[in-house]
Amino acid sequence: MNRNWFLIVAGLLLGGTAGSAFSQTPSNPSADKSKAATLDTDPHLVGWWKFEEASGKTAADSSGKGHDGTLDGNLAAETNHVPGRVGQAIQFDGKDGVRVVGFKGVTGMQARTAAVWMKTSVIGGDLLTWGQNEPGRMFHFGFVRGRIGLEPRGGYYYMKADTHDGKWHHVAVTVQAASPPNLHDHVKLYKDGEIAEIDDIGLLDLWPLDTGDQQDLSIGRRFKGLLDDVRLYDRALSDEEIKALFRVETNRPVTQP
Ligand SMILES: [Ca+2]
Repeated sequence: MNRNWFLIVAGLLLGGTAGSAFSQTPSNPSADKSKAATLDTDPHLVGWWKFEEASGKTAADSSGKGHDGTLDGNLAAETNHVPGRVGQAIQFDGKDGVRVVGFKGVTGMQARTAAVWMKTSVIGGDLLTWGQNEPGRMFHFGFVRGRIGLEPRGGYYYMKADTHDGKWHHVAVTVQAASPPNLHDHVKLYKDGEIAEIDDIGLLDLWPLDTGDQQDLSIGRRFKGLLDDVRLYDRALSDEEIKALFRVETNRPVTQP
């Protein structure tokens, strides 16, 4: 009898304790998923330079991560801002770029996406660059052998199609995380929302990527033409997400892999 009462009381206490413990953790992480991130509010967006400033030497970062850029040399909003693909763009002079002081980009073997609107009739220069001047340690996204591609210093990977016809083109590169990622297996290039066909260069495309963290990220160095809506994510966007960037449908929810 006493023993039964003890079991009943103990059961009630345990049930009560478990119940109160449960009620004390009402914040369900999955509840926040109703407010789905978009390509513009994705927490993986670590740099977003829209180039909308009307004056001065600053290219503000709209990602919320505080990676504002500085227009180098003779570049200034008053003289170099022109109508762009999305609002205003910067007209680069083939020499100076935008430097993001203190920001080392997405480094190591991390996944990433760099995406840019570009308009030029001249081959040459960088779109986005950061890293360290050693084999496999650079991340140079820009013109490689006359086409848009990726060159990590040693090895290279570039698309067959031209992008210097004086029209706006959207170009992007994604890297899947791996140990280490290499150009052939983990990198994709995109032109105008589609996966770009790669120029076959043989074994050099197996070059590994392990990006260094010494150089500040720069945009548009030695590039002559217009750049707009430059984005850097620390994840590999999906094919559909790259297409959405091309269509300027960036308020759509992100596709999580
Ligand atoms: Ca813009």
